[in-house]
Amino acid sequence: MAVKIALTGNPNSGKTTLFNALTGSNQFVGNWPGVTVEKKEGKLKGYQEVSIIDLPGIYSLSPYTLEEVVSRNYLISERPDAILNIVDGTNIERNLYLSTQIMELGIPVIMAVNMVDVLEKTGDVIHIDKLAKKLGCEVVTISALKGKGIREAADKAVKLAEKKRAAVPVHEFHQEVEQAISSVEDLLGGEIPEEQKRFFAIKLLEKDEKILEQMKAVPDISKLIKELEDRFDDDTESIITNERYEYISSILGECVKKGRKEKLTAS
Ligand code: GDP
Ligand code: K
Ligand code: MG
Repeated sequence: MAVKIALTGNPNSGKTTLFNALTGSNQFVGNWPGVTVEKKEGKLKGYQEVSIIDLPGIYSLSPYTLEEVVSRNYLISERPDAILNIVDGTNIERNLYLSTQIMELGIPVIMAVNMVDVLEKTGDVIHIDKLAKKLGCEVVTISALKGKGIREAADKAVKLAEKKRAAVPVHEFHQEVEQAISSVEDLLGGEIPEEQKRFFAIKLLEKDEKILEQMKAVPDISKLIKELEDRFDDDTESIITNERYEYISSILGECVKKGRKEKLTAS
């Protein structure tokens, strides 16, 4: 059974280092159609039929940059069987912003917290079991540079991909935001696959213009948006962004313990 695994993450989280280590010389490098953004695909070493794609580094699934457009379109249209989300463990707060959105795509996700070699030096501790519970996905630690934990991460991603089972995100927004999301989901026709409805509904509420281009039938949700904006006295994009950051700080408070050594060097 052929499976496809996509590497996603912020720029400089270590995706290409991991990609190179996992694929060796079995790589095909080109450009994404119509744009000069590099496309790298390769075969996972040790497997016959597992391909890995190194997606352009991004900070968000709101498509403001060319890289975001390419990565997002790939995830929505090509639907990899699993996502290996690479997170820079030394910069976890910023990295999790993208992760919260990736979890909404309905695609199975495994998170690899990278740069553990650096964390060992700074003394930062990330409780991956708690993190996994909070995020609703499996979490492993790796050092892409040193090759530590990468085989296990890849094997777990393959297992997840082979299940071909849609993922269900655990994070819930404020109750009234959730109600609006469900209302939008109900308005989406059969054109959008069931497991992608939440992602599309959230993007529509965020007034994401580019998502409209991908839909044949666009529901009118202006009334739902106005109700939310009146209720929260803010625009819907900010409401959703703010809630993501609140969710992330609640996760960090429980899952990350900053080391002493970093504080010493910072002063
Ligand atoms: P990408 O932008 O996500 O593809 O990131 P790269 O793979 O290009 O890595 C960005 C930088 O981080 C490079 O200088 C890598 O050598 C370095 N790097 C990647 N993984 C690790 C790691 O596990 N530990 C350390 N110390 N550095 C890493
Ligand atoms: K880079
Ligand atoms: Mg790269």
